Amino acid sequence: MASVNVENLSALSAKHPKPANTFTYGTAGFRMKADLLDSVIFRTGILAALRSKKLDGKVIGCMITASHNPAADNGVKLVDPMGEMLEGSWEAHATALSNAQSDEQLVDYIHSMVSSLKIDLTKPANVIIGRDTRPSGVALVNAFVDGLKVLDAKSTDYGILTTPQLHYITRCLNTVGTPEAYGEPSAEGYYKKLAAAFKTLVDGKTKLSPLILDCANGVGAPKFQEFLPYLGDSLSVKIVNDDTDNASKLNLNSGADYVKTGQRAPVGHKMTSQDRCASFDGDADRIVYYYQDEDGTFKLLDGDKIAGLAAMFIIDLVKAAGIDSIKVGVVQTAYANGASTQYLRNTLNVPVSCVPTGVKHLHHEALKYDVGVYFEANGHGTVVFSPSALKTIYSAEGSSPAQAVAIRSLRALSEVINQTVGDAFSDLLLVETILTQRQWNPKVWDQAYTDLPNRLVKVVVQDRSIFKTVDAERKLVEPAGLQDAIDAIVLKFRDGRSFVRPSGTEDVVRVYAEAATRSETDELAHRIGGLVFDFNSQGSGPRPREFI
Ligand code: NG1
Ligand code: ZN
Repeated sequence: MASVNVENLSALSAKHPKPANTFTYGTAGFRMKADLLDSVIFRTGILAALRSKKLDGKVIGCMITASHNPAADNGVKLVDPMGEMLEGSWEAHATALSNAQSDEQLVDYIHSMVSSLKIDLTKPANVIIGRDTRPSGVALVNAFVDGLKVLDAKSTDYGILTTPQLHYITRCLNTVGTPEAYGEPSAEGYYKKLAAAFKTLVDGKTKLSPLILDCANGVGAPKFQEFLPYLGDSLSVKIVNDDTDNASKLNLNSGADYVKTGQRAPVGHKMTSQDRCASFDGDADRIVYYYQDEDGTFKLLDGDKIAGLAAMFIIDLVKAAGIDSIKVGVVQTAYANGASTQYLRNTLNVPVSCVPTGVKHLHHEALKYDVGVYFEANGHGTVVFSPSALKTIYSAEGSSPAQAVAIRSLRALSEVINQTVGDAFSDLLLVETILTQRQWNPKVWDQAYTDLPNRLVKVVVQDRSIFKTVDAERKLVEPAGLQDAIDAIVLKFRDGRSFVRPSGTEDVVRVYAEAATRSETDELAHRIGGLVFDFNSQGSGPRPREFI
């Protein structure tokens, strides 16, 4: 077994000293204040090289981003060869490497991985890198590359990309020349593939009014601008919140997270009841739509609404294509609005699974269906087609012109959708396809079902690790007695539902509540918030005034 060149490691590691902090590779990789990340990202470079060697030199992706977090934060996520998130069991290795206290411990841990996972260090390693528009990204890419040098990995820096573009390119590189070839491994290849499929899908249909697109002053802005020429006159979009020169504006009062959490429009565009609007998050892997009713009420079309729209459309298409042997399923999390789950189950008659938060769980579950539609309520999601469904779609011929048209649409749909990960660009084209084919405005789309009012509340606690959940995070098993107390409160509310879970990305516990009316929902959320606070927040700051 070859071993690590310790001298080389020490020289490189000396450039990236570890601060006293403890780090965890969580739901979204490592994410925190950018100035704490240098050593973490250096060590993630070592891990990426090990992962590639373990997989016989397959290309591993690295994305430097902190998504919807404020500008001062940054983060890193690794991408496995088919464009999916890093395999779950390697997250613990990422955490362990990032917390090694000395070079000696670092070397020992690498050697323990080499022996327990049977990694051949003489194998090649290939890694590609992308980053969002955060100014801290450049130095962090350099730290990552130093980590790769520890194990002589080859790297290609793709510069600024959206997160889903990096996932797409990773899959393309690993499938080039195979029957599963995913496309040209470049941003240009991505634009060409998506635009060609979209043009097929809207060919001959009357164009919709322009879409006002809030890019959260993030990477979505320059990249969607770059995409527009490929779309030509098939889509009309007006980009707002596109100031990436002024880093402090990133995600500020704008973007999908601001819109979804606050249930309000972003600043930067004065919305009228004629407008169709959408918001990306800071790395363009989430999208939500919204509009304003005639009476001025803000109306959100979130990930649940997108999932419902997509499932409805795909079910209709497979029927029209005469291949309804293809079964569609939908995957949600506990944050999905209860009314959306009812709509999917009772109106569309599709199976719905509920899994823990984090797209890797949704993606995994969606692969169990022929066509799996998965979305988090916050707008992060996509559709995955199983190999057998794709085979059926590509071999079907159709016995009537109408069937042939539906088959062509299904093929193009599988191309317009980025199947590696939730992708705001691709999801935008999916929604625009459906709305164009149906000639629907947002209001018609919104009529599928009426959301139950809902509220998300954060509770700062002493120790969020004491909160343990089961049943796809819908029930607390620890601390003992808390779930019973929650249940007793929920019972008093019409259509009441509430659950409590520790966040995987912030040091808080989240409380979700929904009920029949806005005021009942707020009361329920603030009662449960107060209950959780009183359980575990002594000394963590003042009790929020709205908590009951
Ligand atoms: P946490 O902090 O674990 O709730 C949040 C989102 C997730 C997911 C991750 C990764 C909510 C309630 N939670 O996770 O859906 O997107 O961030 O970005 O929106
Ligand atoms: Zn994101």
